[in-house]
Amino acid sequence: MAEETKEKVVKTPKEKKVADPVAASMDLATQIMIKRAQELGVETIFDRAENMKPCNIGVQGTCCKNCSMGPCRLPLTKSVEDGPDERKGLCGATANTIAARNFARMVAGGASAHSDHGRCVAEVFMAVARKESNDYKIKDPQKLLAVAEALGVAITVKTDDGKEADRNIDEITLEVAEIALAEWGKPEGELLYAKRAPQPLYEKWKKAGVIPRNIDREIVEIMHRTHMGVDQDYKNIVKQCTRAAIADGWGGSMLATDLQDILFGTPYPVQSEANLGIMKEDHVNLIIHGHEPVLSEMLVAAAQSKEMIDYAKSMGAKGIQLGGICCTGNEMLQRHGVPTAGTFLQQELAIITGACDAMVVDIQCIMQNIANVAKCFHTKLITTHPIARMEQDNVIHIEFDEHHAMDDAKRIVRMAIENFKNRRAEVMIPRQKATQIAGFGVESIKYHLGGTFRGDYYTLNDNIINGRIRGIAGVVGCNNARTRHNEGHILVVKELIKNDVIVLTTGCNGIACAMEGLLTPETAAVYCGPGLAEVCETVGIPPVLHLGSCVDNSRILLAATEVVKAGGLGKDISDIPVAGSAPEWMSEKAISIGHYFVTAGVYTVFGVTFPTSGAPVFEKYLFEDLEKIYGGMWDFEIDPIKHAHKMIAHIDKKRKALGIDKARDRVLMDMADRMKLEAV
Ligand code: BF8
Repeated sequence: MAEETKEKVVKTPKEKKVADPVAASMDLATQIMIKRAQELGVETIFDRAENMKPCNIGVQGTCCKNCSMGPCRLPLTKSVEDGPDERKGLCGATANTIAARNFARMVAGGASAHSDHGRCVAEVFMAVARKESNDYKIKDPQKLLAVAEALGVAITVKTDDGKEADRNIDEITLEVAEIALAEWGKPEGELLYAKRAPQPLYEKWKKAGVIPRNIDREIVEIMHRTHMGVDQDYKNIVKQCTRAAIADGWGGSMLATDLQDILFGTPYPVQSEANLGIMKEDHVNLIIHGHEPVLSEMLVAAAQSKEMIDYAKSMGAKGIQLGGICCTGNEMLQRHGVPTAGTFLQQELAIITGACDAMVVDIQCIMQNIANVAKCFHTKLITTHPIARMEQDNVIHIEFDEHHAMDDAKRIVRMAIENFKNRRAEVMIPRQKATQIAGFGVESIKYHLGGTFRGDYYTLNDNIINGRIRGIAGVVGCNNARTRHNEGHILVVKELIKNDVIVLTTGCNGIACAMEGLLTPETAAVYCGPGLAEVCETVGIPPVLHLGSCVDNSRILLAATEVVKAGGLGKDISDIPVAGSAPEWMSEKAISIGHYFVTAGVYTVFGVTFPTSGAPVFEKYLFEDLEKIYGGMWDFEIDPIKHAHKMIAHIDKKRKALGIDKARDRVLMDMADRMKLEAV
């Protein structure tokens, strides 16, 4: 065709699609707000998910962009049975190497996020120990003593007459602060909390050579090993990401949880509510989103002060309504009963109500688009952390500092109050909200299942042995806009409790369960199998126990350890009828959590996608071979019902191995009975 006769092809931009609210979420409040956003012309993540499809090669985990000769893309085009896999990048890196490097880097990302959060808490703890902060105090001295012992800090001293006396609490606090902070970068030794694992698990780690040296080092070493031209053996790469994952679960996350409990109080069950319907039209609505409770603790105290409530009233509001999103929401919920406004996927929607006077964010899981959404409304969006700022010009940055924490918090609350009068759009808050009981933990499970008379995990173990409770599941993790909001969470959890599996939850799964009303004791009679229903009814607990935020997955590790200690269910976590799940995961933190579950001996199933599907040999290593080393392994299942049944099948496999798969008379066991069982 001659040049002059060529027709000019003008590409018109494709019309943007919008999400179908019902297909996007199973939650009515969310559906209403997606529709509302579309009416107002405000784009949300649900619409973006319609317009941008994920990269097929990235999803498989086989795109390498670790040097500038690439990205080298190695999609899986034939099955392993069709002959040798000859795919390689420019440097010769195989699909296994590339997928293992990408997987390890996800662990590094996740472990660094949890661990840096932990470090920040440890620094605040140090400021308290040095008496540099007047705003924070030690709220749980009992937990301080327990943590001191776990870190090898003496809590008693010998007196001149040779007797034992209590050591000065300030000295203990300072030494705990020093030792805890050193866990991130000490030059020699090993992670102190590794010894909190059951002895056989510690021995497995020792034999495999994966005990972390310090938290930071294991994360840095992943980045080194996955640099171009370093580690080219997927098994060796997994060994390193195992060290980093253990350093997260049993290190950064566990220290974050412990130090937060000491500073802000160990959670005990509280009643509250969940979903966007907790916002109030006639109140100043202050939504707090992110992960670190260091700031939110102060915001709760400031917002509840008479000074601030009076100020809000003077501005025409009836009061101040706090609401939490993501894990900061879980932190405020479990210690103060602050209601939860929503999960990860509802952050934009909280602003679209038109009633969010300020949204305060700290770190992690904060979508940059909330700044664009906030521009459409009167909402003040406030970033508070030096490592998490936003480029948009409507974002206000108030850097939070533990040395003048309360002043910073009051400044933020005042800003929300003063913005109440500026509401522009018509307010539309969905009415949906559900009652929830949250705030469970290692300590409160001990109390609830045993009471003051027999406070321990024996009751739980006895009920697992006699079959009322079939097993334990840890169901955790995010929302993912590539799948229907909350549906995976709810279907998996309901199927588990229907089959008498008690569920421990954290993170956005906990929020999803709360929104669905699964966190109340009354739920047991409706959704549980007869055995679990009977236990829940007797002790007055929900069948789904909310243990807090994502760093609080460390509580699940310690609860599993307590089950081992109570006897009768084997000698290691891998012997217990337990399984893990993240039905709607999306973040790197979920991969790190999954990997520390697996390497603690827990069979762990993920939904949506799995980032190694393009490297079947490497995937088989994660899905099958790891079991021989640690007793736990990964798995993947999109269908929520099949997902739950894979977990139940694993639980049944463990029951069979323990010899508790047959119906038994329901008897109250003592330790001697349990010891006999262990010999089966
Ligand atoms: O740390 S579950 S979406 S909020 S990453 Fe984020 Fe995932 Fe929610 Fe908490 Ni956890």
